[in-house]
Amino acid sequence: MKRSKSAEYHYFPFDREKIIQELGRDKLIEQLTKMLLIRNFEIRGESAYQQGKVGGFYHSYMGQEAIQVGCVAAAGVDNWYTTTYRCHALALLLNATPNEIMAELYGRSTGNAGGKGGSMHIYAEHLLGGLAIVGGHVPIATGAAFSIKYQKKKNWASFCFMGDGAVVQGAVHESLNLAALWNLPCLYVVENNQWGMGTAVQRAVAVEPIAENFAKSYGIKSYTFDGMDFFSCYAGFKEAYHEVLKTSRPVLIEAVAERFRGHSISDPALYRSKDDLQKTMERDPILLLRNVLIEKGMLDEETFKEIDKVQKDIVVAAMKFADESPWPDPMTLEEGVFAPEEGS
Ligand SMILES: Cc1ncc(C[n+]2csc(CCOP(=O)(O)OP(=O)(O)O)c2C)c(N)n1
Repeated sequence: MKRSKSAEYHYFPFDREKIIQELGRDKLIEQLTKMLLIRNFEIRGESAYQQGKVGGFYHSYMGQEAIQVGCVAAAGVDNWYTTTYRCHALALLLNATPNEIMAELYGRSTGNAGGKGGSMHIYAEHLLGGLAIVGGHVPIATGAAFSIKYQKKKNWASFCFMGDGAVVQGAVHESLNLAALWNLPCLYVVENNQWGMGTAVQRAVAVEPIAENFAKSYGIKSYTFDGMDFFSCYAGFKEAYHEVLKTSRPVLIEAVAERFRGHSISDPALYRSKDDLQKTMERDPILLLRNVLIEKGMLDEETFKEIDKVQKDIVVAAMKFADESPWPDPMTLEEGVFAPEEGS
């Protein structure tokens, strides 16, 4: 079946000039730097995988950087965050270090989960995971939203990132229903990167646009952003976050994006034409932000290259750290795993 980009999206309107004024040069460069750290991390993490240093799975966030960078820029770290196996970027944004994430990919004891979780299970103080069961983390994020309400935590919300492939899972709909019924401060964010593994979204989800249609069923607000454009994401997340804090009602967000890679490192994405990929990469979120900053006289080519190089060096140092770190002690294999108590 030929893939069609037929959905008519109504993007949340925003004023780019206002955001540029609001954030100013330093904050905008900070966001670009974060995107470059993520990009460099993914490029080198993949190459470590290809060298046999990393085992298990590897799901790259390349191409989707504007979404989570825009989100954390708009809402800050003081919230609960939950995401899928495509989790390196969010962990970096929520202050897990490149060293601990890389060491986790390498399976070393200095890793974020002691080397026992791997690429799909990264955590941070406010990140409840990196979780690999499609849709399975959505009830966890809903529970986090319930805890915020129960504990009367001020100015906190629960952010739940999921893929377009997850939105037709039962657990997602049970969560949306409960969150709407109980007025839970949860932002459900569908990162629509057009594919669930090799299945085009049109073959898996009966209605599009996703957020607009599904939100109606639960009587909640929806927001749709251009997930390749930092400004669209920042403006949309800011508005949606304030709405949730004000009303304690959940919202459903759709960030329309494209991934640059196959589903995971073992997927050559042969279902995608070269032409399609080429067009996608012309809207590289890093280049889009870079170009705006250059156009505004806030950045020049040389400074961009310098920032990129610093981020590359951070990641190369993380690879060295991981490589030189010890393997987990086999005696700790059963630690950190839920198991029934003896005799029960
Ligand atoms: C319950 C469940 N079913 C199937 C899988 C296998 N699986 C892993 S990722 C994936 C595709 C999910 O696609 P999407 O939600 O669009 O996220 P993306 O990978 O595009 O970020 C599938 C089917 C799984 N992990 N969990």
